[in-house]
Amino acid sequence: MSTTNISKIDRKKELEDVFPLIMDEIVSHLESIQMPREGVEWLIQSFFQNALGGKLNRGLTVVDTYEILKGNTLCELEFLRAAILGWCVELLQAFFLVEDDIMDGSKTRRGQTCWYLQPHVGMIAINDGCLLQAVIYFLLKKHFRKESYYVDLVELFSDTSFQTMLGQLLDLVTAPEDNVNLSKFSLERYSFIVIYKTAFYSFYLPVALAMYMSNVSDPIDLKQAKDILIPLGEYFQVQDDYLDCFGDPAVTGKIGTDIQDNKCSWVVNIALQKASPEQRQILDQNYGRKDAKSEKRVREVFDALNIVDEYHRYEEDTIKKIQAMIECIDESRGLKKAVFAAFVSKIYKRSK
Ligand code: DMA
Ligand code: MG
Ligand code: MG
Ligand code: MG
Repeated sequence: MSTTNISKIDRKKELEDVFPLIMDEIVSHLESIQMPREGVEWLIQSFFQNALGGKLNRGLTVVDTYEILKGNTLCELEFLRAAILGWCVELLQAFFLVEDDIMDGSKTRRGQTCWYLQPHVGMIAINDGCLLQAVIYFLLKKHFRKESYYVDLVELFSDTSFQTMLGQLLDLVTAPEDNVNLSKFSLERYSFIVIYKTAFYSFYLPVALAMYMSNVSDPIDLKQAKDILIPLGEYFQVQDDYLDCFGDPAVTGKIGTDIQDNKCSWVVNIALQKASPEQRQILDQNYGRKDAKSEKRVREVFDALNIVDEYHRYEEDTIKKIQAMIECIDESRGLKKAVFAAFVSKIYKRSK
C-alpha cells in the first residue's frame, strides 16, 4: 500500500472519530430538554445507521480543501471545526438518502436494508430524515454562531438544500410510475436534474464551505470553483447512473432501481440516442415496468448498444475536459488546483 493510501485511510478514521463527539452534543441537548429516553435512543439508532457507512467523500472534501487553502497542516482545533462542517454535509446527504430511498422504492443502502424498510421504522423514516437535516443547523449555531461567515454557512446549506429538492422534484416527475413516455427524456433535461439533485450538494457545497472558512470566498473565487465543480458533479451522477445499471451491488452497497423506476438516467438517454426503431420499440414497451422480465429485455438492448463502451469513452473525454479547466485556475487569487485534483482523484473510475 502506498503512503498516500495510508494517510487517506487515517483521514477517514480521524473524521469518523469526530462523529461520537457530535452525537454527545446532540444527546446532551435532548437531555437538557428532558426528551424521554425512548426518543433519545431512537435518534441515536437512526443517526448511527443513516449517517455512517458511506465513503465520506463529501465530509473529507471539506477537511482536505480547508487544509489545501490554508497551506499548512491543520492543528487539532482547525481539524475539528472543519470536521464538524464535513459532518454537516454528511448529515445533509443522509437526509436526502433516507427520503430518496423511500421515493425510489429502493431496497438496500450502504449494504444494509434501507432505513424505511426496517420493520420497526416504516414511515417514521420520513421524520428521521428531517431530523438529520435539522441537526445541521443546530451544529452550525453551536460552533459557528460567532464567526463573521456564519450567515454564509447557513445560507449555503439552505440554498443548496433548495436546489437539491428542485432536482429531486424534476427527477421524480420525469419518471411517473404509471405513464412511461420516453420522449420526455433528453440529455438537456438530464443535465438539469443531475446538476440540481447531485452536483450542488455533493461538489459545490463541501468546497464552498471550506472556502468560507479559510476566507477565500470572494464571489469571483466562488464562481471559479462552481464552474468546475458543477461539471464534475454531473460526471459523478453519470457514474452513479452507470453503476445503478452495471455496478456490482456487493460493491456499491445498493441494488439498482433506475430501469424499473422509469428514471431519466444517463444510460437510457444514451440508449435512446443510439437505438434503431426496433430497439426503441422494445425500450418503449419494457422500460419503467415493475417486473424482472421487462428489465431483462431493456438490459439486452443496453448490451446490444454497447453502453458500457460508450460510458468508458464518456469518462475519458469528460475527465480530460475537467482537467483542462483545472489547469486554467489562476492560483494567485487564493484558490488552488490541488483542491480539484484531490476531488477528481476521489471519484475517477470509481466502482462504488
Ligand atoms: C441521487 O439520486 C440524488 C439524491 C439527492 C440522493 P439517486 O436516486 O440516483 O441516488 P441513489 O442511486 O444513491 O439512490
Ligand atoms: Mg435513489
Ligand atoms: Mg433518486
Ligand atoms: Mg442512482
